[in-house]
Amino acid sequence: MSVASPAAKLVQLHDHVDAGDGVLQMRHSEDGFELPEDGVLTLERGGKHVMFMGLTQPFRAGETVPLTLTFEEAGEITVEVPVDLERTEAEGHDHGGHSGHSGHSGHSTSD
Ligand SMILES: [Cu+2]
Repeated sequence: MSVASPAAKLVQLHDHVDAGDGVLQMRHSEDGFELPEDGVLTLERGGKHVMFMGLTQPFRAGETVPLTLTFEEAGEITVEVPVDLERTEAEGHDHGGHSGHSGHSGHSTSD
């Protein structure tokens, strides 16, 4: 339903929606994300993601960022998201498969 983190002034769930002409626009999903029946929702660049705005301190590779996810039924779950500064923009545009994404935050993955 929502996300929060002390790592940024504002943390939001964002999605990309087709503006109608094939151009994807980023949008704040104020009501959160609907979980699919199998319970697995992949967050990734170019799709649903967690947006950190106004970082309270620089993200450093190898460190983790605390992120609290609020679920409708499960309540609050805090995870440590690994910072990956090595990943390039191009990799984020891989829509071929979802299995390659191990992280639960759109902006960071582990390994
Ligand atoms: Cu965003």
